[in-house]
Amino acid sequence: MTSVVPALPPALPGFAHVYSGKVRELYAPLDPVTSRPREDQLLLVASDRISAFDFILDSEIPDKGRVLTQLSLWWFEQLADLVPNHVLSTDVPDAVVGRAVLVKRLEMVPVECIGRAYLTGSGLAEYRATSSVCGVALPPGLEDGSKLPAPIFTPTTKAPVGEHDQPMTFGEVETAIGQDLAMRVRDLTTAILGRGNAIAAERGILLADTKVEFGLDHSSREHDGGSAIVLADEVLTPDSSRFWPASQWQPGRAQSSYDKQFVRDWLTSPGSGWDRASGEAPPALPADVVERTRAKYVEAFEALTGRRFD
Ligand code: PZK
Repeated sequence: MTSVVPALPPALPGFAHVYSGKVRELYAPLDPVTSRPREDQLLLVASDRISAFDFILDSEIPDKGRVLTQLSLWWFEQLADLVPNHVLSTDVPDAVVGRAVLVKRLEMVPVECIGRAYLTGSGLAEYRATSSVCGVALPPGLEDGSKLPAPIFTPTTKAPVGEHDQPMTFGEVETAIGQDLAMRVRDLTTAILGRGNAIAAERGILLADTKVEFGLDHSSREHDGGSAIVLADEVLTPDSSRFWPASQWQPGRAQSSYDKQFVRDWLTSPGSGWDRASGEAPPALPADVVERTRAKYVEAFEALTGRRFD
């Protein structure tokens, strides 16, 4: 029987639990003198949990948290000349080694910064209804999976847990965070996705779209007297971006997912006994689907970075 209450976050000695995301946890290091949570740092911990069809599955994917954390760290290095990042250290407790990062605590920019290089999902739905996405006019004739002339910025609101994010126009972003910051996060988001695709395409992977998070570092001023804009969270991972196998890309139909296709195919097959329309939680995954999915995360890491995963 599936629990409807999330599991308790693992206790980490020396850290206070701050927040549970769908597949990650946030902790604050405790000051050894005062035992109070530090206000300048956070520990970001990636679990092996996986979501599909908007459910967190009962099955975990072994090593997923380590693969995505190591991939994100590699991308931060590839992007370091475009934008500073929040990473302070990978020296973390043994219990989370490889899947946690100590980061600088920032004032987060309250906008979901989404970049799209290919059209699909909610962007495609909005294009079909309005010929534009988040106020960005697009050429006629685009279909599911079409490559856009250049990456576009399609921001959304950060909705409270359980609610859905809403598309924002660039004007709404300017009103929310100011014209200067809005232009900077727009240009950074499209530059990050452009750089990501320039690197990934050579390695057989397309990055259809991505969600990036920025924060302001009030202790560092490098953007004309203002606080530095810093890339936070995870970046260009399969959890924050749609990864497509380049070899199977074919506009005009739904693209297969690099990482989750085996999960989706099994859950929607008669063999799973699950009816997506029922609203019921999906069943646990068979061992071979778990193993093949783990192999896709490792394959993506190794293809992109050229490093062996261990
Ligand atoms: C921050 N999240 C999302 C990530 C979760 C939730 N450097 C930062 N400073 C302040 N806040 C955040 C970050 C970052 N990154 C990130 N929410 C707040 C998130 C991971 C696990 F549960």
